[in-house]
Amino acid sequence: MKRIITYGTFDLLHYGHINLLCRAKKHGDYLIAAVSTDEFNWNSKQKKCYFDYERRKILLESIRYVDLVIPEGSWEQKIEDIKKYHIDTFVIGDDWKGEFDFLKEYCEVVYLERTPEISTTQIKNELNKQN
Ligand code: C2G
Repeated sequence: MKRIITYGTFDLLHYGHINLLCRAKKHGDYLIAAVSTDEFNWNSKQKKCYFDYERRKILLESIRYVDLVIPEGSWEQKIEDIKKYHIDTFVIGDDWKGEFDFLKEYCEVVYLERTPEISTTQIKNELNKQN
């Protein structure tokens, strides 16, 4: 069984996220989604989420491509996760291209093309314009 892992905030879940998860799953049989905690988002990504971690976790767990959701609480946990979950392939959008090449020592690293026309920031901006 080929085991895949990906990481993200997945706030205001949209089809760009689903498109990534769908393509990530195609690289194996079992997909783990590591979802950024509220603290990690705020302290390390300067992101304030609309949905808190527990709600984002429920959303990700409801996606057919996702087999397990775990918390992402730090930038440094990836190597430990790859070992702990016996990961074969790390997958993430190509907005991160090159950032995680250091993981090639532990597993395959795949950067998938980001869905260009959608982002959580764009959704928020569009909604703000309507109000
Ligand atoms: N994504 C995508 N297309 C979009 C938006 C996002 O393919 N239009 C992908 C991103 O490339 C990422 C995943 O969906 O692989 C989740 O995106 P975010 O929630 O924005 O995650 P990010 O803030 O990039 O966090 O340690 C890694 C970080 O946790 C990644």
